[in-house]
Amino acid sequence: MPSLPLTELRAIVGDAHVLDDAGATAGHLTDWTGRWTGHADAVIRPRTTDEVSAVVALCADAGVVICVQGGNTGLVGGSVPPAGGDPARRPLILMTTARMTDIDGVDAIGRCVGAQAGATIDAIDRQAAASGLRFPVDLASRESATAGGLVATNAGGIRMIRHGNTRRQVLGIEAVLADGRILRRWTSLVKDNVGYDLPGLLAGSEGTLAVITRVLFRLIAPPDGTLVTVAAVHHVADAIDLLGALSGRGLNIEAAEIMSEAGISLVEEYGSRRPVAARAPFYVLVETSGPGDVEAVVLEVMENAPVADAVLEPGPARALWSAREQHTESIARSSTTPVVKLDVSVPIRALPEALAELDAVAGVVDHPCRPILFGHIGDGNIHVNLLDVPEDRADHVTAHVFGIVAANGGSISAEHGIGRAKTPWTHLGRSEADLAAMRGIKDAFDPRGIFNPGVIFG
Ligand code: 2HG
Ligand code: ZN
Repeated sequence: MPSLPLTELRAIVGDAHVLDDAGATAGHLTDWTGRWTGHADAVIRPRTTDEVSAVVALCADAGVVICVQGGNTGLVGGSVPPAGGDPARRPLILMTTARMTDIDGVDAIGRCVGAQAGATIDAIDRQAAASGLRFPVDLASRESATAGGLVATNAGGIRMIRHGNTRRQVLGIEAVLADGRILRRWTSLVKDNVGYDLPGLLAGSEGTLAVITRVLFRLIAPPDGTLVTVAAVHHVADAIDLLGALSGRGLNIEAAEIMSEAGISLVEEYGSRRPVAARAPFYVLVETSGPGDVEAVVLEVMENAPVADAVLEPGPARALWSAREQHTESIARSSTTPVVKLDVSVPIRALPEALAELDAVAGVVDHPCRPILFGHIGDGNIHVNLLDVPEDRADHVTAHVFGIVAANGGSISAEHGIGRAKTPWTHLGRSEADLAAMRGIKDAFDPRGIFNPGVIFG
């Protein structure tokens, strides 16, 4: 049975950055939801790509398993090791990118910026903003979520509808392979078709193929101004029609979110202001930008739309956004058990029916639970949050929700990934041949299975 080469690890990253006492490691071993707690023999905090490379080479030789962690904001258990450590009983380290926070100077002409894996989204965006540009991906966990985690999960977020997911923003990548070699694709060439798209493959690989150490991200020019509208609506179909009307009038949809009365009253209970005075079953938040007189167009569309009430504010309209962004936190505080969080998508035309079916889940499973549904309506992405589910019923209720999603032609993982939470259900989203091809890729990149065991493949 291999043992952990602690002395060599300390020689690579420094004594202070190999943590092996329970008090120091505990914070890294439970995920944000509190539903997943893992075991690691040590937490390693490298500072550079070379240190990561040396650690991985050492672990590969010594038969040590590596789980990588960014901001630990993932919601599917992929950022913490398995409970009980490696299933094959090998020593296991958790490698955190917490010290890898360098961000390069912005290339304002090439509109890109390089960042180390541990740089937060907020810090990268601030660096971009100093050059009049923006980071194209945004999400509520921006102050903790990291570049590496964002790429590893191919995060979507609130600007996905406008700029695409994280994979689309990756121009270059540096990553450490399972034998310690460094893969570097770092070029500003816009045409470069030499073989497979490995950066694209690492996006969404959830720590199972390589350790992402640096990323070259595309940046965007921000719109001249945006307008944020929150409308109370009686039906999901009204929210969809509203989005159609706004984009039909030539406006850019920068973000489009849906919330329910259950969600809004919950965030209100925890201190957020209601965005609009009127109460209705659903609320749609839409951020729009020009061309043209955005406010005039939005007002005209609103006059003819079946909305119960609406409020408009120039972007960034943080107070309006806050009711939406406080959902995750308020839900976690309110639930008596770790929240069952199921991030799903369905075709937009199926949203009204699917939301109704998902909301009725509480009545069809054999225990009381509270569903709160919200999400990125423009992407057909619903965050199904089930509160108060007894832990031994979590799989049962999950299977029920995924049955609804599959029947509606949807995906069981819209943006959060598979992690440890969804491995039993990947067959609902991928064929046998597809899963076998993915397994082959995993084996080619990581023949000894040292990276993030139990994630994606179970
Ligand atoms: C969001 O859109 C995140 O705010 C989290 O994806 C969703 O808490 C959730 O279920
Ligand atoms: Zn989301």
